Amino acid sequence: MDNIKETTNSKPTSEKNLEVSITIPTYNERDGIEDQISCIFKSLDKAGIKGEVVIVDDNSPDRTWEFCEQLKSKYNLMVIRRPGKLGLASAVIDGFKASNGDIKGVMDADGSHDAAILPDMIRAIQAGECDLAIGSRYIPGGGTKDWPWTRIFISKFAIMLGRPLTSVRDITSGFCLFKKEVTEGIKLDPIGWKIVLEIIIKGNHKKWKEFPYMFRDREKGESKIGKGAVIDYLKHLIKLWKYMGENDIKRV
Ligand SMILES: Nc1nc2c(ncn2[C@@H]2O[C@H](COP(=O)(O)OP(=O)(O)OP(=O)(O)O)[C@@H](O)[C@H]2O)c(=O)[nH]1
Ligand SMILES: [Mg+2]
Repeated sequence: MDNIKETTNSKPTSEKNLEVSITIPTYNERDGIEDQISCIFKSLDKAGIKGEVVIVDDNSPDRTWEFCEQLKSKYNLMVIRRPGKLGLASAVIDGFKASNGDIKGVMDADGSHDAAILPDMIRAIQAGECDLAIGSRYIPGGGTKDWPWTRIFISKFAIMLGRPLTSVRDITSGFCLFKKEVTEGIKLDPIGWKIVLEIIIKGNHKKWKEFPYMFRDREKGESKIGKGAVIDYLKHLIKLWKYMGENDIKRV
């Protein structure tokens, strides 16, 4: 983690027996981040699960990192402030490296990913039902709220392109949890920001499972998805396709 400028960690709870560490990459998310953190801890507390949230902020101009520092008195938070906008994927990877939980995972800051399904995902991993749990919009019970047909079409078309690689329905999901061993010794280096897809293909998992949720569009802050995202996604698919060939990996 050479690129981390400042790592601060108050750790109100003990690192021991920490069941889950959830990384949230942030860039200018000051307005919505507390709602998401609060939803996560409400959901975990209700189920009696001990967890931490790891915020990885790229020195946001709106000072999200500073705001999160103040939230440490209320929640079990770690705040990593990096020197500049180094990107979503590397932020998530740095968050995984710093995580202390037996289960690790990633969620967005903008409330799109429903924290209510976290206990089901965590209990399934702990019970050995799966070692990679993926939040999914595209299995029964899941969906997207208020999306125009054009956006649904583009999303489903993007997913169709990845069908030869995996039978996971929601391969462009940004929401997953996994047993910490799944990424141990694995070099995650996605092109663009589909970090979950990278874990699906390269991770040391024996069984993945999708968990349905309703994806909600962000209400606060602005989208950071850039024009290059589509090209990056295509390049990433090609790179993973080659990786599978070189490592004799069958469709995951
Ligand atoms: N640390 C860090 N976080 C980022 C960066 N880019 C995006 N993020 C975070 O990554 C998450 C996903 O970004 P979004 O802008 O919500 O992207 P998206 O969900 O694909 O797009 P929308 O559907 O429009 O919200 C959010 O929590 C962002 O704050 C970055 O360069 N660095
Ligand atoms: Mg979003």
